[in-house]
Amino acid sequence: PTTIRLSEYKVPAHLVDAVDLRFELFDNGARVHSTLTVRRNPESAEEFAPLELDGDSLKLEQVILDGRELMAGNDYDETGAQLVIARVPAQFELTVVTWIEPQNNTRLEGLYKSSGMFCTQCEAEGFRCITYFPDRPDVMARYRTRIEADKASCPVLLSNGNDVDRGDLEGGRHFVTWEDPFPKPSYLFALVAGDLVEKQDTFTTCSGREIDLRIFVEPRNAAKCQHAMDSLKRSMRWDEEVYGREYDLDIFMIVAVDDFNMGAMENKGLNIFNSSCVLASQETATDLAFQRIESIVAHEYFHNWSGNRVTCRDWFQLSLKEGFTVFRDSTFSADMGSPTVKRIEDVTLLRTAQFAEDAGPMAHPVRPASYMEISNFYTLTIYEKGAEVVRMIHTLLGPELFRKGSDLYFERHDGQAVTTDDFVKAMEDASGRDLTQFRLWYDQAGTPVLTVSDVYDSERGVYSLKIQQAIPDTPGQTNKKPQHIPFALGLLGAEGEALPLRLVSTEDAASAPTERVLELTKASHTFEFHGLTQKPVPSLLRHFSAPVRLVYPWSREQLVFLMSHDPDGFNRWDAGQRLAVDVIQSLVDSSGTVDIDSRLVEAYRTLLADRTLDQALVAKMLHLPSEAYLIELADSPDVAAIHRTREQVLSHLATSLRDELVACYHRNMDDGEYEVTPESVARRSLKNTALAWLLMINDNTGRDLALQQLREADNMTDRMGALRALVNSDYAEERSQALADFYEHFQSDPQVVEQWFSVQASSDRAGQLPQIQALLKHPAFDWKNPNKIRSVIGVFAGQNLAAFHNPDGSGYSFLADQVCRLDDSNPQIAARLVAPLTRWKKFAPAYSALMRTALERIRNKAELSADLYEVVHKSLE
Ligand code: HT7
Ligand code: ZN
Repeated sequence: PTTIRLSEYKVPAHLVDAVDLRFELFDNGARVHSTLTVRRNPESAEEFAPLELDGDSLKLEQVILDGRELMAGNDYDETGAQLVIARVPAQFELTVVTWIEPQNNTRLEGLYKSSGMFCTQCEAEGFRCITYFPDRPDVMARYRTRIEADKASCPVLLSNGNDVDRGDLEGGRHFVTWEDPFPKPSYLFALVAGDLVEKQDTFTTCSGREIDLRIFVEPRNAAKCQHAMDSLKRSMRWDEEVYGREYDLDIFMIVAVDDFNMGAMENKGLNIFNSSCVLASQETATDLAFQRIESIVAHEYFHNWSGNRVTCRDWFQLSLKEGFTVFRDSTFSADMGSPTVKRIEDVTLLRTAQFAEDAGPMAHPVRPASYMEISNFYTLTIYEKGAEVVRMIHTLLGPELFRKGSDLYFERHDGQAVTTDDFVKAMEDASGRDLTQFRLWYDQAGTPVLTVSDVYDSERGVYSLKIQQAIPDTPGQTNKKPQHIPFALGLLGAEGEALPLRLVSTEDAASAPTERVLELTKASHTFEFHGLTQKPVPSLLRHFSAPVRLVYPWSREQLVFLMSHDPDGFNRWDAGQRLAVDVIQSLVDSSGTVDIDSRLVEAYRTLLADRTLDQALVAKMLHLPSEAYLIELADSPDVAAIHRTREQVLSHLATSLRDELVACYHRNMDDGEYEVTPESVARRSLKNTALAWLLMINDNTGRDLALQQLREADNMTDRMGALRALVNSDYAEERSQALADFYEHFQSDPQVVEQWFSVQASSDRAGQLPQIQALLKHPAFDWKNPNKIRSVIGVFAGQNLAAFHNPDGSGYSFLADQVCRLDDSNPQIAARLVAPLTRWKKFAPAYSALMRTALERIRNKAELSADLYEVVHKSLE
């Protein structure tokens, strides 16, 4: 595979104004007739450049230029990856006919079949698997698409834009023609053909236009679309109110498909979703799934502006649309529920997984400088860190100027393919702020480390905070420059009161704010706060105002104090996490002596008793830091020791707090109607956490409550809560029985079976390697379905850390086998699944040597895909 570099970007030599597509769909394949209206790009320096079209896995049948059929070898050359026509006029019409085989497409890129339905996935480079085309996002064209298929098996035929013509054809076939008036890059093209039912609704936009909304699903899923539809309407309204963005076509469609490499896809007017990200009912989906669906529906909808109307110039700019859109969907979810809880969830993901990526062999900047296979760059760095970068701009500018900036960005670049630099420039121009140094966030990889120290001068009444920043080396990048970091903070007095932050001695205490955003631009800063009569407790990096690692020597007393006094809910939670991390880490290091700090127990006792605090926040605070996070924080982690110690702490907490947990469980039993409001989600979460903890005590209280809950639950959150608690307990017989009953009841529902696989694969009790191997042989497991693969193999390697990191290396070897097998059918999925092995350098030597061996075995596989090649080679370098 070759390396593609941002520095080598050239504007396209040819532009395509219009694309006329005709698809003939059959059981044994599809014929694609594509007619392109092409002209030379006046901005290209290459006046006589050949026409170069990308193609992949295509059978070329015919090429016609301005009515003349071209001859292979004479007029054009077809290599595996390109169709090249050496001599073309300045303007012309080109027809290309290709034959493809969707029914054999297991890569799920381009046109493929899923549960009998034809569907497409063109981002990033799937359109070239459909027809020859300049498959790059800066070539934007208007599309007209005619789909012809058997009417009985494919009564529904969909593509982007508006439905402009339809009719019957001979032999029981029919056609529909779609026209999309908005120029778009090929990655936003979509087609769906199948036997689907639709849920229909309407939305009236701010300017009074009525939009037809449709969600298409297989008939058995007809009753599971209401939540997605409601989420869509909330998203449409929110984008009008918060960003002034109105929907532009007359129809907006969503289709659910079972086999899909990612969560969903924002194709213009025709979003295609992984079924698990759209279908929900009280009986089959957990609260978490309901929330995830709402945020993904919003995310894809928001792309209509941030991604579709204004798109990326090239794939190095991917975060332009993804980072911005994640920021938008995250703010939306915060507005729909609890902003603090949403922030905690986002930061948990960032600190656990993105920080690990940023410290690993695939670390790359938010705007990468090079790649081999673009599918490998749909990463947490592009999405989550990219969103944090936009969030920091929002913090630096404030909400009004940020909105001015986004208005300018959309207005200035509507219909264009642009860069992250254009985005920042619009923010600068609208606000008058200089973001030159801030741009380093896009170019430098690695998580900055902020080391904070303080001194209090009682005589002067001055509290000084010294903040130093350092950015670690990452592959190909050393000696990095200091970045521009917004650092929000507050100071608390002994009673928990918020102290005025007087940065100059003359500042009036009454007018000084109690929270400030300091701007760090140098390697070291010292800030002095005046007029303080006592040494305050600092509340640092409030709301997690920048994606950095914060080092400050908090005492355990200070953390307990912040847990109950910090006015910033996020920092309350974070103080609890830091306290628990500190306790667990010191126990891991003390190897053997289990003397658990009573302050941790008392802090949790206070939490369980506190009815005044937002119960959603309490529910989050009761979650101990995950094993993955503890591993991320450690140098040379010993996974088994971390796992064992965390379990010991959990069971000590459960035993010490047994009565409070029983009371919490009963207090949060909800006998009213099931609803997905923040309050009832918090109640179920608290109840199920209490239940899981009670099952850590083997006195049968938890077991009996779990069995009763399983019998009586009227929703999947409670059912799954009880099942998970039992599966992770020592009650082996009850575990097997509960798993068997659950499967018996839900076996016909693929999304529930995925959850059933996951709950086992993530459990150190039910998910040891022999049991995982048995799951792969289970009749419901399907090697062609990414969700099933993720729910067993992905969950085992990513969440069942003690079993995966078995010191005998069997987990690594198992993963290597599955990755090699999958590489032949679905390279994108194989390259994603291998990620846990690529972090081998981080682990204690006994683990890392075995991980490396497993990776080397993958490297030696015959016919390694470009996707897997890039990840494995970079991680072995
Ligand atoms: N923009 C979409 C990305 C996507 C994708 C990328 C590579 C391979 C398959 C894919 N399916 C969807 C999803 C999003 O971020 O909205
Ligand atoms: Zn996206």
